[in-house]
Amino acid sequence: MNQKTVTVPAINCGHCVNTIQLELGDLPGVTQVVASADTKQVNISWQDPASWTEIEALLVEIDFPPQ
Ligand SMILES: [Cu+2]
Repeated sequence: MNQKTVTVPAINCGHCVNTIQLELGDLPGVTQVVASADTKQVNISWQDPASWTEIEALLVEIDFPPQ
């Protein structure tokens, strides 16, 4: 199990949080996504076949690039 916390400055409200949690949660191998509008942080847990490269690319694609 891999886990990483990143800062995503574009998170502004609960809608952003929901979008991130839904989109990342759809990736096979992603087991948990916890995003917060208060801290602008996203904590992601994943295992195979997901990879950090893939997760980061998806965040960029949905306009929530991690810092
Ligand atoms: Cu928002």
